[in-house]
Amino acid sequence: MKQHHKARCSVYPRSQVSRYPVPDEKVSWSVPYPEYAPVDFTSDSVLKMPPWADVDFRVAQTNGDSSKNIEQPQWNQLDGKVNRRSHMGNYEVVDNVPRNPVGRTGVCGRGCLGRWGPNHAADPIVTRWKRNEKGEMVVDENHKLVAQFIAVQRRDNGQWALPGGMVDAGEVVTMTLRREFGEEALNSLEANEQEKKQIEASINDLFAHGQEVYRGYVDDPRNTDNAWMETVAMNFHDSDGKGVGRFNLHAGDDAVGVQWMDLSHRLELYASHIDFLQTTAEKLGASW
Ligand code: RP5
Ligand code: MG
Ligand code: MG
Repeated sequence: MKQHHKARCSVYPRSQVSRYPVPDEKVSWSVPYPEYAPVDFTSDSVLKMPPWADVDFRVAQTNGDSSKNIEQPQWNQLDGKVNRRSHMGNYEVVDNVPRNPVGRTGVCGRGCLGRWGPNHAADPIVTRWKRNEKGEMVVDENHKLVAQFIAVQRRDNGQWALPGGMVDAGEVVTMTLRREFGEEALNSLEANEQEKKQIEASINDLFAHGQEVYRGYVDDPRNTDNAWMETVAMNFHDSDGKGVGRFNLHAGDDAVGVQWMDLSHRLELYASHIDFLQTTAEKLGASW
């Protein structure tokens, strides 16, 4: 499995917490690292126990607080409506908490992720062929067609990314893909009823036929030793350029910008989104 890099960024996102250093050769749990002392960090926003976060069952158990009747999550299973299965196969549970399947990150606890173990997301990759002013498709120096995808600028760190988001408890991934695309790239949350219907109709058309590009671990800067991001990335390609043309791009929710970007190896994007785009370019036979 590929190593994680962004999951070892020196300062944990949205905090002043410095990760315990993990050199490349010490990422794997199978390599001994006796002095390893990850910083235990779970953000206040998670400890407040919003609906998207797990209860801190460890604290409740230590306090002997049986009144809350807190049960340990059902690891590696569908736990009520919460999917605690990993796309990477069964993860290990050490000292009662899940262990990051890729390796050490320098932080334990959940950081700002709500769930112990896998935190499931979905990433829509909406593409079209790039066209010039005359409407002709553009090719690169190797005569390969240039594809473009819809990127959003994240509110939390200003980085460009896929308009992805978390799978809500009980939600199916196909729904998450449509919902997040609507919220972040079309600002559906602030649309009126009529606009909402139009948005829904255009999304339904395009999203009816998708191609899975990636399913698995995401090298996300929020990952910790005990909580990490996983995603399903799907490509929705508008081959004749007529479908997405109707989209009126308008950043919303946790996005502050939205635009078409050329698929290219030079892109600098959030988390490991560049890897999903490379696979997309390969599947489309597009310039990279
Ligand atoms: C990434 O975080 C996923 O690939 C997805 O794009 C995103 C989901 O988190 P939020 O955008 O909801 O913060 O790991
Ligand atoms: Mg979102
Ligand atoms: Mg998002």
